[in-house]
Amino acid sequence: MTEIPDDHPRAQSLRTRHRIEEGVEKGITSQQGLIAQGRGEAYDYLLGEQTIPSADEAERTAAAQLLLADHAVLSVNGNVAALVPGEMVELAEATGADIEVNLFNRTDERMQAIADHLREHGAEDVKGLTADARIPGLEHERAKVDAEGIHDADVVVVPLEDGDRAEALAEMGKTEIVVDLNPMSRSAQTATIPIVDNIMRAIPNVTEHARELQGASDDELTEIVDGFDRETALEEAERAIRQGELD
Ligand code: PTJ
Repeated sequence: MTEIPDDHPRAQSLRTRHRIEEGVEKGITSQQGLIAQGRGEAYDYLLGEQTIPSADEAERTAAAQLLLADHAVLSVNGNVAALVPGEMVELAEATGADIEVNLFNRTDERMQAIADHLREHGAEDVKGLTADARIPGLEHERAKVDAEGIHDADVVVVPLEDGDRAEALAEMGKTEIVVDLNPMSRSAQTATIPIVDNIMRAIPNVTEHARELQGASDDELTEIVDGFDRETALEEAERAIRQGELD
């Protein structure tokens, strides 16, 4: 792979592509994941490849919600594992959340490869391989979850998905934090807290907010969560994408 100079105008985007490519080579990311990344990139380009203020607010709210949770789980698919493995482990540590692998294109080999990859990045306990429970109303492989993981969780972080699991989890009464660059996607539309930002920027920023909020009381955290307006966050993101000025 050609070395990407730091001053290349699309350096970050090219490095992101490289991570996804590597993920496919290692058997972590599905080939469909390449297409999903392309779709995300298009929205990110229109957003100016930056965390807009409403996304930062959503990220702070997500941190507060994770700290308030009885049992939070961060769901990891093939794209997430390739793009932010260490960052997901850090977020889990900062908030006390579990990590669970959950795949649309589920095979034992990919499940194992992703769990190993997360452990190489510091994860101690990776859930998802037991798969002894099901999300009601879903026919495909993403329905398979751990009874002591996503099935039991009150708060679930759902990044980069196509939406039907997000809807089914909402039906189960779970609080959902969705990371998706498309504010019009079903997942973002279903989310309690939609984060319209690139996962590469979003996850480290949620962790930073969680560290800052570590000493906050439950009342203070609840005030942050209650003050968040999901509709405004989605509208702001859509406005930035449709009307934002490109450099
Ligand atoms: O690993 P698997 O088998 O579970 O498969 C995962 C993929 C991603 C292939 C699967 O969930 C899928 O096909 O997803 P979609 O329907 O393409 O949806 C992915 C969503 O994530 C789209 O709305 C993209 O805009 C968004 N997205 C892609 N890359 C990023 C992103 N959002 C934030 N950050 C990104 N880097």
